[in-house]
Amino acid sequence: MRILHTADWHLGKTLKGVDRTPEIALALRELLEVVRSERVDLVIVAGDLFDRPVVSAEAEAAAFEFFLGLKELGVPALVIAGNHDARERLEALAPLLLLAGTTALGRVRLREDGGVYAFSWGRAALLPFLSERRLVKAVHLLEEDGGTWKGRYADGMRRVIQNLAAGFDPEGVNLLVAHLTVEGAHLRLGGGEFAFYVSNSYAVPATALPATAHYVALGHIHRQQQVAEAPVAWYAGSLIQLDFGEGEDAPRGALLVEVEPGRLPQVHALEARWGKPLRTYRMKLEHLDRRWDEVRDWPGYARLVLEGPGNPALRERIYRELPGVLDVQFTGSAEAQPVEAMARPEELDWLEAYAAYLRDVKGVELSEAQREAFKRVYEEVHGE
Ligand SMILES: [Mn+2]
Repeated sequence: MRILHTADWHLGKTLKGVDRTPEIALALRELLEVVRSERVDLVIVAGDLFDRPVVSAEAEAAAFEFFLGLKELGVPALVIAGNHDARERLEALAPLLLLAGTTALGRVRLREDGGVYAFSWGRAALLPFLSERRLVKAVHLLEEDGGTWKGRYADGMRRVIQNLAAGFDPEGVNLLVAHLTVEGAHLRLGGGEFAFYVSNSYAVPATALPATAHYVALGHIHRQQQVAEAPVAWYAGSLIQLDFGEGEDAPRGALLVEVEPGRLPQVHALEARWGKPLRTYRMKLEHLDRRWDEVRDWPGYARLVLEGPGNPALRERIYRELPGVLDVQFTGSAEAQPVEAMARPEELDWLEAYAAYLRDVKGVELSEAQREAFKRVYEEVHGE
């Protein structure tokens, strides 16, 4: 059985005001071509189809075009909601998607509620994104034992996965599709929302993944990788490079997987690189003239980090004459920090992490009013 495993499309994503949807839509058309030429039997989309709960019509159209293309090829698909998707919306669309041969699940369901699907080849357990807060709250209400929130999260997820895996078919092929962080997954921490998300350290231990699964198709981490200590679990990676912090050379794209009972899955990374490449140029301000043409000729999008005092006129000239440059940062002014000097997210508390996120992604400093509002919300959420 040949599976195409993809995840983290993020249709509707904008980067510094540039809509990435056309690049992602193009990648999806090429994926369809792979499905056809490689004679794929099943497509898996492991969450984060969309970047936000409400996206442009163009973003939705690209997703529907993909699923209708699969219907034309006669290839079924399994889809789950990621943390970026509107899960209720996906639930509402599910009956319609089923007409195209796509099985979609937005909300987490246990085995008893239909979280495990039966097919002619075996079973698929679908586990959409389950937020730390909702899961921990549920577990916490059940038992007033000690243990940390992180421990409760890991334990709760282990039990959810065990529940689903109990519905596997001992005779057939068994798949788990999930959108979550597995402990020990290799992360590229370069700031941005990506780093912010992983900094909370809620993760599922690799040992919680079912040993009876023939393949575990994961989404959430944008770097393509096999999960250490779980030889059948893989992250497909994002379809295109979405943020500057994600690493120019980090593997991503999609995976072609051959699965059959009784042997380890054969996993092949697709070599195509979709979307424009993103690159950060760091240099001393006085070197900019010398490297001007190099930056201008870069075929993708660029971020310029210039070591020197800020200069609005120069910033304007860069944006005007170097259209590929989407972001200019000067590290000479007192409040700005060099990107490399940013603290590692796991060393920050939530408030500091939020401030770092605003600074790094939005380019603004946390105001006193935002600081107070954040603290209030944080305390509400944690009930302290
Ligand atoms: Mn994602």
